[in-house]
Amino acid sequence: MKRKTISGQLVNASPKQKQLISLSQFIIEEQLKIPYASGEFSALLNHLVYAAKIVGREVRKAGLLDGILGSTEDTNVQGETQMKLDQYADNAFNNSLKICGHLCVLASEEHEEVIQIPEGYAIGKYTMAIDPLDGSSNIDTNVSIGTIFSIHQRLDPGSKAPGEHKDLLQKGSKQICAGYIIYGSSTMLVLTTGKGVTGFTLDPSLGEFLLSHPSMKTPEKGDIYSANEGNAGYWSPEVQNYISHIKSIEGGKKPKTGRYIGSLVADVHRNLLKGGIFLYPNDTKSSKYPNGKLRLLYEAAPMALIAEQAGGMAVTVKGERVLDLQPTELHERTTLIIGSKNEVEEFLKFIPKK
Ligand code: AHM
Ligand code: MG
Repeated sequence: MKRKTISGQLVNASPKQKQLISLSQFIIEEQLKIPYASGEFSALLNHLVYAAKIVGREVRKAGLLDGILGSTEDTNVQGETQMKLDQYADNAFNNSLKICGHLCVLASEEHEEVIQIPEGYAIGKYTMAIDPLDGSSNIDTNVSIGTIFSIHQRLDPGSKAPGEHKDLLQKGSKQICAGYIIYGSSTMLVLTTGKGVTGFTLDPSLGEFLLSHPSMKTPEKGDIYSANEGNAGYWSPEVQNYISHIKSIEGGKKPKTGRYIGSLVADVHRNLLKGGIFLYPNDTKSSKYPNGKLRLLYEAAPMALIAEQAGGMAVTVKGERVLDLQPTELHERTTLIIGSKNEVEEFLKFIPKK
């Protein structure tokens, strides 16, 4: 097969040779499919991706900073105090996003209150809720961590007034985009705009995210289960019964395989690709996480949209669809049971019907 180079020359190209599609190209092409699209949303994504690259670069250096160049609380060789990586990630995303001109308000796991657009900068029609560095307790041990984001259109898209709490407190089903970045053996960005799930891998030599996982689908069934079983004693009898059931070898049954990292992004990403179920139930016998540990706005809801768009499911410990939950607080917590359709449906059989 012959193909043309930019200079117009014909060169041999094998039919199997893939055309590299960058995330920026993908965003532009998706935008062109929508008549009258203003380009605002594409521009917002570009700002997010830019910050993700900066954070990805710092995550790669984390071992050097901690182990070789000094601890994150030390002064570095230039005499500057090193910042904790989660704080660094929070600054990188917020600084890029709050002045991009396309958001009206932001929420971050690192900030108690909403983050307003600074004076003098344009106010846009979108809101973003972000967990800048999820699983950050894993940084010191070189384990995969991630960023999770959720984008909604503000309640009155025509308004130029600063965004409010209520613009952020929308159901997950109303998200117009959700996704995560995983800083693992490679850096990947996985996102959905409600029309399936697409994955991009960062090519460090180009500094570009390249399309690597078009139309991601999660297996309908899966053998993996992921939960912090150290907490099992606190779980409800229903959850305990389900876990005993999937581990049972009665009648020659094959038990599921336990895999738990303790980084939501990494655990969900693995199960999305391989098939399985992730559970973070609530504590029924301790006061630590009576409603579950994970945050609805910037952890559970975006992951739930990704899961559903990939053919999976996401519910609470009571069997409610996560995307149908109405948030009432910025940092509200929820339980999360997420994964392959068959596995979540099996879990639901253990939940008493209302
Ligand atoms: P974080 O936002 O403080 O990092 O906490 C969220 C993390 C998730 O990534 C992960 O699924 C969970 O906490 C792990 O919790 P645990 O250590 O209780 O198993
Ligand atoms: Mg988190």
